[in-house]
Amino acid sequence: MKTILVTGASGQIGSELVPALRERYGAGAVVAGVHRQPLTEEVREGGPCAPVDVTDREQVDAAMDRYAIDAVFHLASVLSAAAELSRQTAYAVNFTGLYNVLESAAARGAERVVVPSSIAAFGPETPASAPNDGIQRPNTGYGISKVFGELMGNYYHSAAGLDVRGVRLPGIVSWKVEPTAGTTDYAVGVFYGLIRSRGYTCYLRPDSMLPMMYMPDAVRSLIEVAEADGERLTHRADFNVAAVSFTPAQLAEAVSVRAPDFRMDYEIDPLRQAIADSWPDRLIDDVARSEWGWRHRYGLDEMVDDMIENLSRKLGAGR
Ligand code: VAH
Repeated sequence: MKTILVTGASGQIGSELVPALRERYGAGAVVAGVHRQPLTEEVREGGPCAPVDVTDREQVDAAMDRYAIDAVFHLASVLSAAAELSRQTAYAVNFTGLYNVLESAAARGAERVVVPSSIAAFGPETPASAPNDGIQRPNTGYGISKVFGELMGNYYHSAAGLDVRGVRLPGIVSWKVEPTAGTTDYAVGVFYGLIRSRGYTCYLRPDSMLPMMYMPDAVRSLIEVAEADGERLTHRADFNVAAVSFTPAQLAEAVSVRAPDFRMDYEIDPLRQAIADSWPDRLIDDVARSEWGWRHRYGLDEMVDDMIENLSRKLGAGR
């Protein structure tokens, strides 16, 4: 991979994947594709940026050609809760946008396309511990788009010779960008609430178990799957990657151990509770471990400590 385009570079994952790729491949080698949301200063000032509305094939082609892109990390997506509230936009971005990126990359003989999937690709009939090759009948527009992305990635590999790979990411916890449109974002909100007001009102039930992952692990999983030896892979765009599963109550407990004055209360959001209830409690990542050596590094305690330290510094607060 010599020149990389990251679509959705202003999002929660893109804001951290771009700097990590620039460190690994060179600042000038990684183009931050941006549409509506503003880029972080770190991404904007750290290397080339380009307007990329993935629903506009001409914009995708123009960025691919202007920078002679040979690898794409396609992160642009409308997340779970937002997708339920704006189906037309979600369809355009999550389905047509994906198609545009795959077609543009295939037409140019790109070396690699990475398309992240999600725990959302599973549904209510999936076992609570989701196997890599289990039943996928998601009942959200976002989840359906993720199954579409996995199947299209595998198809473009077999039918168009495009090397597409992807990992099913859990809910991501991070501190650089404050996410708002997802279902798992409560786990980020807890820490912003801790620093700002010593409390947080959670929109999920205290016992809502979900697979989660700290951002450094998520970024590493995307880079490692992209760089994995293709000869060893029998899966392509559909690898479960796991780290830790926890409930809002367990997260609140872990925070309270470090901040005894932290208070969590609950006001359930029926939409996001229904979405969370449709997802598995945990992912079984045996296939990623055997095919390309995936291993997570952050457990709950390591994540909580790192989040409190970094967010305290970002928000200019004492511990
Ligand atoms: C969401 N954070 O909540 C995203 C993610 C697994 C969930 O896809 O929609």
